Amino acid sequence: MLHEFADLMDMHGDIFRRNAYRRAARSIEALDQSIEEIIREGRLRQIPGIGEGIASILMEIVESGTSKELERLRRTFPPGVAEMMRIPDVGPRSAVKFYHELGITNLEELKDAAEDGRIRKLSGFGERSEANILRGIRLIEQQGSRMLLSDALSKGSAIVEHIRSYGFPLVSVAGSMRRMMETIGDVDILVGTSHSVDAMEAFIAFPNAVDIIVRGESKTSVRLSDGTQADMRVVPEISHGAALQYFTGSKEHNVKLRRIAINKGLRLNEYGLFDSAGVNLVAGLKEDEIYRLLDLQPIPPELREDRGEIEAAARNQLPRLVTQRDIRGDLHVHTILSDGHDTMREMAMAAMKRGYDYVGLTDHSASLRIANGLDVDELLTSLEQARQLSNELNFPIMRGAEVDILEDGTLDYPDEVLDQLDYVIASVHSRFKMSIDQMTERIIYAIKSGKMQILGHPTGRLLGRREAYAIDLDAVMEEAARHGVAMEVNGFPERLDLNDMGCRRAKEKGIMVVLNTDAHSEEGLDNMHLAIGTARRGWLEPENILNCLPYPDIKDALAR
Ligand code: DGT
Ligand code: CA
Ligand code: CA
Ligand code: ZN
Repeated sequence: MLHEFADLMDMHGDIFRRNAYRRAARSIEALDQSIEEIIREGRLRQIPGIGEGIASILMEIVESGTSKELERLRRTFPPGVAEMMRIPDVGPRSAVKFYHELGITNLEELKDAAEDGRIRKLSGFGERSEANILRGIRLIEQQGSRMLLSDALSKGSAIVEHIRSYGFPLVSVAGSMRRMMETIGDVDILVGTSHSVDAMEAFIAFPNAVDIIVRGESKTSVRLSDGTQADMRVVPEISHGAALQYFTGSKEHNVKLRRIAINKGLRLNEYGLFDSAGVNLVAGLKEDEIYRLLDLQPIPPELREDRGEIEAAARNQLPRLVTQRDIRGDLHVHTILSDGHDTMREMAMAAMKRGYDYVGLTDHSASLRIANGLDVDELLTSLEQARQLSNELNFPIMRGAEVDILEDGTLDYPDEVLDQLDYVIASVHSRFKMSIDQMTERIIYAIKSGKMQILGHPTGRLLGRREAYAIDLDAVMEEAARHGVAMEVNGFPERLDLNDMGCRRAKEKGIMVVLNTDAHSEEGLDNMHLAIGTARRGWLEPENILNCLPYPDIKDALAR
């Protein structure tokens, strides 16, 4: 809600208050204690960035579920005006300008205006920005109103926590979120209880639920303040496992599973696995039990896409999917030296705190000026500092760099500098619009240099913002296999690049994969679960993943 405040203040040009609310929102996100508890203990004002005004708004929200001031601000613009800000090139100031000067109140009208050439006539806009706006709208249309997995997961866990706090222990997320799909249509929540009415009450009381779409005995849907839909289903405890199976999907997976049940003379639905008469419940409480009774290994949610998982489970040949416990370190980490927010020391200590055996620091190379890339001297100085820090903390810090692959495929540091690094992540950050042949050749040229160990975010896509560049990924992977170059799964929420299918192709080709966060702050390290989810969807096992190696094996492997 504080972020929403900040957006609205931005639209009013109130930069000072916007910054204050944004800062307060970030401090609260970083807490490991709930804000309710902190208020109860009277420690609200001790949180950095929370002054008197914001403190009283927070208390009002916690008490009443909403803020009068926020509701007033929401009414100052039609809701579609904020939605225009989903277009990458449209900030609050532009959105408000479209509204005031052209009377545009939503995306639809903005599209019409851009197509009619009315945007280019506004001061500060031209044909180019008009074309960019149209391209942005098309991307949004393609993506529909789907949200990033990371956003959905935080909304989902907030709802789960809220409902649990009302005394319902059996609450889970289901649907595409549980399968860790890269984008999510709506949030699905499942509760196992015989007190359906009370559970629905708890759901509707979720502070961020602003609208009830449908309200029934077994299903209720609400709209959250940012437009997201959340569905909640309630089943009796005894059916919780069956309902979890059913509402996790995918639909294709479920269709096949139901057919298997029928062939065994059983019946499967969201209330359980029944005998053929549909009378006697054979299983329902535990999801795993349902798979077992169908003579299948329990299938992890991330695999449930009808991509061969049911056949593999029948043969007892499901992969042993990677988990967080298998990950020994993060190899793509930025610091304050380039465009990160925290120091080498802070990032190293944050990695230690997360139980890793090592960390790899990889700031940007010189040509990436917008990210304050390091020149050779700065890089060499930082290597020495990292070595000392590693000794001091008694924690292995591997010294890498995220080196640009320049337009002609050369790497952005001289060979003798690259040789001093423990490893190199090479990435494309410029000139995305080459032809498929040029881009493929550019990256293959870099791989052939023999100076890079990892290809960073291999396709360059940004979910909802930028398409992958044109690239022949098979050709790139074949060259990578020949040169022992690993492919990154970048866990930055908008990237998830390689994607699930890319992981599976890498595995088939015998290429190692690295799961990284591309963290630009301490909290950024917590995005590892997104990379892991993507890898699991791609059937990856620890043996396919470079950073499942302990230290010093990882160092040897990178050196080889
Ligand atoms: P989303 O929300 O578009 O990201 O994708 P899902 O998979 O979360 O889809 P959703 O929210 O429509 O439904 C959640 C799950 O419920 C879905 O994965 C499978 C199950 N489900 C929904 N409708 C049907 C249906 O008509 N038949 C079957 N077998 N399952 C369904
Ligand atoms: Ca869903
Ligand atoms: Ca749904
Ligand atoms: Zn990068």
